Amino acid sequence: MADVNPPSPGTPTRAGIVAIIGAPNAGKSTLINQFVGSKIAIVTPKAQTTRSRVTGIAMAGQTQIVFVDTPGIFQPRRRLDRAMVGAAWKGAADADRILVLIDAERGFGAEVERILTELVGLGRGAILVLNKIDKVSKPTLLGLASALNERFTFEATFMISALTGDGVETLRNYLASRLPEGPWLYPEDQLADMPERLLAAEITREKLFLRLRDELPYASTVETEAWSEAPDGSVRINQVVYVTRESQKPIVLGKGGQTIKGIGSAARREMEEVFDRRVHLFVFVKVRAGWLDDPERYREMGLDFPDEG
Ligand SMILES: Nc1nc2c(ncn2[C@@H]2O[C@H](COP(=O)(O)OP(=O)(O)OP(=O)(O)O)[C@@H](O)[C@H]2O)c(=O)[nH]1
Ligand SMILES: [Mg+2]
Repeated sequence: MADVNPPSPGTPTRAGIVAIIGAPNAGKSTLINQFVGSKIAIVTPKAQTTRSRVTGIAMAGQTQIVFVDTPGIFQPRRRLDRAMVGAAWKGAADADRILVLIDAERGFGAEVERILTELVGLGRGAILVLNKIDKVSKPTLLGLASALNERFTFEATFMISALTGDGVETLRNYLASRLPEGPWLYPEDQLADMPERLLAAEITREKLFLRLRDELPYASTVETEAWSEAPDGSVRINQVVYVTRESQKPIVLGKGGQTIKGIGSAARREMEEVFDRRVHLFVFVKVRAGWLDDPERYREMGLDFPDEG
């Protein structure tokens, strides 16, 4: 949990929005979870896990920091890619402060170069954050920091491990001191603002990403179709996994339905923890050839629908 100091009379409250941008797989969602002190964004070893903006709220003394996790920025090919990258840049444009998160293990490649070029175009300042320092030597980190600072004038540089939490508190305190005075944007005890139905779909999508290989995670989306609460306090959740081709369906189902069963039971266990009640989860797999070009699917994900495919 983010530690919340008791309000000290006379100290003004501060609040602001901090967007986390970076290449896919840099650790943005891991970092927002670490800032908030609770898992609010899904994380997988695969690139392009996050598809829309995810808000997480942290308190630092009298300051409320509203973190915005964004989809990874990469060269978009499909319509969904363009919607995701668009959502990331919109997250950056709307924020008070921008964190550029770099996977220090991957270093300064073409992906990062492209992000910095766009950032210059945006005309905004940014804070450099080197992540995954648990896997990189000190001299490499220092070399990377200076190469990046030569390319873009960052307002500050931090080195962290979003996974272990190393350096995260220092960064949080720095951000807190830089946000403007003003009233908090959310109630003090709120951690996130994702609707439960969408969060449930995200949890299942994480399990699906963890279990499926090749292009399948990228060809699928999960939606919560029904959510009904029973008198005993439990909840029945019906979800649909959409895939694009008939040939993908048996792979998601697995032999004797084993794959989808595994995905469903892992998702249900996590939902029971997150929603703090018994969950009856029913996951169906449907083929919908055109879902990647269906505006309704984008709306469900919280994304704008880009014009051309
Ligand atoms: N060793 C190490 N691994 C990390 C660290 N931060 C994140 N990871 C791992 O990196 C992978 C990607 O993490 P995510 O948080 O999903 O990355 P992301 O930037 O949100 O990725 P997209 O949503 O795909 O753009 C996961 O396997 C994480 O466990 C870190 O500080 N150290
Ligand atoms: Mg992510």
